[in-house]
Parts: sequence; structure tokens; C-alpha cells
Amino acid sequence: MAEVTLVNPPLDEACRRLMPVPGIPIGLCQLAASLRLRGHKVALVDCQALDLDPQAGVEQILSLGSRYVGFTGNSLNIDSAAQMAGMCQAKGLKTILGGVHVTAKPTETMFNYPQFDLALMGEGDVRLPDLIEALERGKPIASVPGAVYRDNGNINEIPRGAFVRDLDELPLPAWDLLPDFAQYYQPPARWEIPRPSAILVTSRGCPLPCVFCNKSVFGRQRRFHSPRHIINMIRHLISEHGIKHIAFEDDTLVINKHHVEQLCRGLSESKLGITWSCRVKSDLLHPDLPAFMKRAGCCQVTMTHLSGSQRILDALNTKMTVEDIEEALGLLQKSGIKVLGQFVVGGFEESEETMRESASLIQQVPFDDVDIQFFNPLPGCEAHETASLFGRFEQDSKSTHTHFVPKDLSLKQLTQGREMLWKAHYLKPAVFFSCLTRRERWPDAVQAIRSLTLRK
Ligand code: B12
Ligand code: SF4
Repeated sequence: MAEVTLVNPPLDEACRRLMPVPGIPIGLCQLAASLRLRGHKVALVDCQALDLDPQAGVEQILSLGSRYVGFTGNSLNIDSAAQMAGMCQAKGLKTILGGVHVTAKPTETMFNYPQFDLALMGEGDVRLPDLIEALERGKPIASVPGAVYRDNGNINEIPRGAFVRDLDELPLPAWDLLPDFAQYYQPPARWEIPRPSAILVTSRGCPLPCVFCNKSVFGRQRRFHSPRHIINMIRHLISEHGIKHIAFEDDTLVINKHHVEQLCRGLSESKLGITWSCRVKSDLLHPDLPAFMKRAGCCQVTMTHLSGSQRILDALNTKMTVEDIEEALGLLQKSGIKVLGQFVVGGFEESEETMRESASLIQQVPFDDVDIQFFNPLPGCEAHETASLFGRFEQDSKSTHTHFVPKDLSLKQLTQGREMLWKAHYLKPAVFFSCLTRRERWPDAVQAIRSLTLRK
């Protein structure tokens, strides 16, 4: 019988459509490993991977017979987490919340969601085992740094302790608690990434000032797993789960040139026979790195937070220039690495003109693929606090989704702008032809044909 069940709550339908591939809940795997290290029995229910609605998720939790149930919650699944917690609470389980949403807004979250008995702010690696042991031994909750709890109608926040200083001291994530990798966590076939693949996050904290970034959990100081530890994790994933590809989801893997060089050297020397991909912020890519990365097995890079308008890049304080984007793309492709351009529309100061600038950049430069996301200033980032100065939040009439709509645009114009960016990519003759001729890219072809029917 598991003593603690950790839960990844479902996203609503609208978010699922935006993010069709479930990501591995790395935080929960990491917490499960830390709990096990301290002798606790743990189970994990990933509602996103198993496509469980709250009711079905709770049935699974109850069947595991735990006394404690820990939910991870971001701002997009906090409601479903609370719905599940309410059902668990009614059955006498102690419900605990952690993750990015409650860390950003602790008192407000506990006030709005009485379904959670307790919460923990920040990194839970050391603190969640501390909390479970305090509960088991009847010790005061106030003795646990980062705890948030109710006391006589008040909500108390205990100051957080220090960050985990040496990430290598953490145990390997408990990937064994997840449902089968090959079945549940695979990227779309059109990305042509070797399968099965797994996500890794190998660093925490970021000193940079992008206004849409929530740094509440990990702070501003960059901490890295050593290349040796990263290679150990990969070896384990290969031997236990047959992994053939690693997607490094760190926002800024390339922030430290020396670290990337060492990692690449380690990957090359250990001859693991895998490929890998990562995310790159264009201005941080040192010109020497792409060749190194390619030799070490990097086959694809996602260039993040893009806009073709300098005005938007500046308004979001990305510190990037349009030239940085063009230069990074050229360097990566010259080294034989495919590039996915991840554009954001609807940022502060977005207008029809700035969206046309993005469409024009997409037309002019040869991204291998693009992804277009709506800007979403969620709780915990600077942009959430200043959003009302630059626009408003509007409900999408076709879903429960809320969009940020900048001052100079209507929601319809914003949606049309996003279509215009898709169209700029998919209607390029080379891209359109490759969509039609390769079966795995047929969903892209459908997207392209849809964008042909776009009415302005
Ligand atoms: C990797 C990543 C992804 C990956 C993998 C996500 C996953 N399932 O783990 C992918 C690409 C799939 C992804 C998708 C999305 N992501 Co994301 N992602 C990240 C990133 C860069 C790192 C997260 C991570 O794995 N960290 C490593 C692990 C160890 O940390 P962790 O999960 O936070 O867990 C620690 C603590 O939070 C805490 N904790 C967590 N859960 C619990 C539970 C309990 C009970 C306790 C006590 C403690 C606790 O302890 C853990 C260990 O220390 C963060 C950036 C960031 N700074 O956090 C954004 C971030 C979390 N993502 C974000 C968003 C918005 C999304 C999407 C909605 C984006 C989209 N539009 O598609 C989706 C939805 C995700 C989902 N499935 O619900 C936002 C969330 C903002 C917010 N206010 O909610 C962040 C903060 C980025 C940002 N904008 O600032 N994401
Ligand atoms: S978005 Fe990425 S680069 Fe910008 S502050 Fe956040 S982690 Fe750092």
C-alpha cells in the first residue's frame, strides 16, 4: 500500500488541444525518488498521460489506499487539481498541494481552494519528506520550511528554506512509476524524432529578465546537474526504458558555453548512441556551439519566444534581437541541426503590423517547422502584474480558455494573426510539398489547407 500518492492533474480540453503531447511530470518523479530515499512508499497517477478526468483519476487514487495525496499544480490545472482534492478530502485523505501556482500565490491559492489541507512552496525535494514525517510524528507543521496551512481561520506561510544547492545530490527521478514511456509520452510523428524519447530538465533557476517567466519555484541563480550526472540519467533511461532520444527541456541549456561543451564532450565520449534535442534562446547561442552539439548527437533545436518584431522582443524584455534569431538559425542549420521556431503572438504591444513582421520573418528564413503560441501572462510572472496596462483577458467563445488580448487588437484579429503566421510557413512551396509527400506530416498539410481558406 502506497503511503503517498502523487498526482499530475488533467488539463482542460482547450489546453490539451494546445499541448497535444503529455510531458513527463519530472517534478513528481523527482519528489517520488526523494520520498523513497527516506523510506516512504509512493505511487504516481498521471492523469494527463492516461487521459483520466478528475473522477476517474480519483478512483485510481482511492484504489491505491494512500493516506496522503500530493497534487502538482500550475495555473492551468489548478482547478482540476482542486476538484480532485475535494473528492479525496471527502474520503478522509490528507490533501497537499505543491508546484508553480501555489508557490507564486500561496495565501490566495489556499484561500480560494479549501480542498487542499496543506501546501508547500518551492522545491519539494527535501521538504515534502519533511512534511510527511512531521504529519506522521504529530510534529507542528510550522516546523517545515515553505509550509502553508490554515490556523484558526488564518493562512500561515512559513518562510522557505534554502534552494537545493547541489542538484547532483538528488536521487535519479522515479521514472519507473510512470506508465509506459513508449506508449504515453511520445512527441508527434511529424517531428521525426527517434522513439521512445524522454524529457530531461538538467538545471534550475535563471537570472534573465523575460517578463513572462515564472521564477517563483527555482529563483534566479542558475544551478546545473553536472555532465556526469546527466549522462548517468541517460544511461539509466536507456537501460531501463530503451530510450533513443532525449529532449532537454531546460529553457536555457546553452546559457553557459563551458557547460554545454563539457556535456557534448561527455555525450560523444560515452557513445550512448542516442540523439537529442534542446531549447535555445537565440541570443545565448555561442557561434562555436552548434558544431559541437551536432557532433554529440543533437538533431533538433527549438528556438523559443520568437517574434519577427523588435518592438515585441523588447516589450517582453527578451534581450534578443531579430538579427540574433536569424544568426542562430543560420548557425544551427549550417551544422545540420533542424530548427523548430516557437513564435508567440499577442505579447505586449502586439498589433497587426507587428504580426505581419513575424509572418514576414517566417516567410524569409527557412525554419524546418514552426509552432505558434498565444502569449499567456500567468500568475507568478512580472507580465501578469502589468498585463492590465497593455491589454485585457477575454474568454474564447468556443472554449473555456482565456486569452490575453493586447490593446491594439481584438480577439478575432489576434486569432487571425496566428493563422497568418501558420500560413506564412506552410504555404512556402518547399514546406507545403514536404507536408504532402510525407505521411507523418499530413496533419501539417491539413493545417496548411485550412490556412488557405483564411478570410481576413
Ligand atoms: C519542462 C517544462 C515543461 C515541459 C514538461 C512539463 C512537465 N509536465 O513537467 C513541457 C514542455 C511539456 C511543458 C508544458 C507546459 N508548461 Co511548462 N515548463 C517547464 C519548465 C521549463 C521546467 C519544469 C520542470 O520540469 N522543472 C523541474 C521539476 C523538478 O520542477 P517542478 O515540476 O516545478 O517540481 C518541483 C517544485 O515545483 C515542487 N513541486 C512540484 N509538484 C509538487 C507537488 C507537491 C505535492 C509538492 C509538495 C511539491 C511539488 O517540487 C518539485 C521538485 O523540486 C518550467 C519552468 C520553471 N521555471 O518551472 C515551465 C513552466 C512550469 N511551464 C509553464 C506552462 C505555462 C506550461 C504549459 C501550460 C505551456 C503551454 N501553453 O503548453 C504546458 C502545460 C504543462 C502541463 N502538463 O500541465 C509555466 C507555468 C506557469 C504557471 N503560472 O502555471 C512555467 C513556469 C514556465 C513559465 N512560463 O514561466 N512545460
Ligand atoms: S523565459 Fe527562459 S530565458 Fe527568459 S527568464 Fe525564463 S528561463 Fe530565463
